[in-house]
Amino acid sequence: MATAGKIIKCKAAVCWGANKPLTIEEIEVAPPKDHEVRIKIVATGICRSDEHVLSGAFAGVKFPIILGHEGAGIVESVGSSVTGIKPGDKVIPLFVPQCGECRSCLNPESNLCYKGFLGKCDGTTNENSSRFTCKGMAVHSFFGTSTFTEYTVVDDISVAKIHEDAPLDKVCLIACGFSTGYGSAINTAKVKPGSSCAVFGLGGVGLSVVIGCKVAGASKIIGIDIDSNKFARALECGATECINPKDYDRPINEVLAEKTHDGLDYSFEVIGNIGVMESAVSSTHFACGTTIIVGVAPSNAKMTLNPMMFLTGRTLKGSSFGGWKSKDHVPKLVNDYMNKKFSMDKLITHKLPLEKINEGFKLLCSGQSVRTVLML
Ligand code: PAD
Ligand code: ZN
Ligand code: ZN
Repeated sequence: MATAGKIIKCKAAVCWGANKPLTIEEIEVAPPKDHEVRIKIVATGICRSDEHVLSGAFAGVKFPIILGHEGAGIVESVGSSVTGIKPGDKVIPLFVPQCGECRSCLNPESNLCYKGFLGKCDGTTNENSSRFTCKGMAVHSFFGTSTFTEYTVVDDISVAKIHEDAPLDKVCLIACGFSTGYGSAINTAKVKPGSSCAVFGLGGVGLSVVIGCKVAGASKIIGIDIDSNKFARALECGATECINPKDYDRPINEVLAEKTHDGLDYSFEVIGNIGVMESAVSSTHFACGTTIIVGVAPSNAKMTLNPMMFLTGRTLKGSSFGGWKSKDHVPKLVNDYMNKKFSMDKLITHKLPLEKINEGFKLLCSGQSVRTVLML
C-alpha cells in the first residue's frame, strides 16, 4: 500500500479521562515496528468493558487513551518478522493475545496468555509504547487493540487472519462479546445436551451465552434480567423462558429450584454483580451444579459463600474470552458463523458512524442497545 512505512493521519475517538466524553480528533499512527501489524479498522462494537474505563472502574488505565477491543479490519502494512499476515488480509485484533510459548498458551485447558492485558494494564504493544500521537502527545493503546480509530497498530500475537469473505460489520463481535458468552457455555461449562441452564444478565454477552447453551443442546435455558425489555430478544436467541427477579418476593434461587427439580445444571453470571454471583451459585444443583462467572466485578469486590455449598459437589469457575485460544479459534468462529452454525444478528441493535460514539455509549448505559457497531 502507498501508505506503508509512513505516518498515517486519521480520525480517532480519544478518551482524555474517566467520565469525560470522547472527542473525535485527528491523530498520527506510526508505521508498525518489528512483529507489529497496522490495521485499517472497518467496524467495531462498543463493549461494557470500554464503558468500565469511561466510568473510572478500571484501575491502572493511563490517559489519553484510545479504547475499543471489539473490532475487525483490513491489514494496511506489516512490520519486519511478521509471518502469515499480509496487507489486504481481513483480520480481527485480539485483546487476549496468543504467544504460543507461555504456560497458559501451552496448556490446552487455558487461554489467558501471559502477554495479555492482565499482565500489563495499559495495554500497550510489545515495546510498552503505543504508535499513536495526538496534538504532539503520546496516546496510550487499550487492551493491545484500540479499535475506536481508523487505523491501529497491534502485536502480531494479537491479531488473527480471518476468511476473506467475512462480513466485518458482523464478525467484529467475535473479537469480544459474542465469543466470550458463547465460549463460556461451550468451552468453560461444556454444557451437555438435555441440561438446564440459567443466564443472569441478558446484555450482548449474556445473549451470547444463551446462543452457546442452545448450540450445546440444553433443553431448558432460563434468561434472568431486571429489565424485562430484554426478554423478547433472549427468547429469539434460544431462551426457553425468561424471568424478572423483581416479579418475585422470594429469593430467585428458590424460584429456579422449583423450575428445575432441585437446581440448575449450569448457571452463568453475566453482569458483574457480587450478589447475583452468590445467587447464581445457590441456584445450581447441590451435587452436580456448575456456575461460571463471566461478568467483571469491581476490582476490590469479595464474594461470601459457604464452603459447604462446594463440599456437596458444586463447581465454580470463571471464563475470560470464553476460554478460546484467540489466534487459533477466532478464525474458526468466523467460519462457523459463515457456515451458519450460529447467528449473531440479534445482538446488533444499532449501527452508528464513529462520530456518534458518545451516543453509542449512552445507548449501552440506558439499556436501549445490546450491541452498537460503529462503522469507520
Ligand atoms: P450489558 O450491560 O449490556 O448487560 C448486562 C445486563 O444485566 C443488562 O441487561 C442489565 O439489565 C442486567 N442486569 C443488571 N443488573 C442486574 C441484576 N441485579 N439482576 C439481573 N440482571 C441485571 O453488558 P454486556 O452483556 O456487554 O457484559 C456483561 C458483563 O460481561 C460485564 O460485566 C462485562 O464487563 C463482562 C465481560 N466479560 C468478558 C470476559 O472476558 N469475562 C468480556 C466482555 C464482557
Ligand atoms: Zn469486551
Ligand atoms: Zn502466551
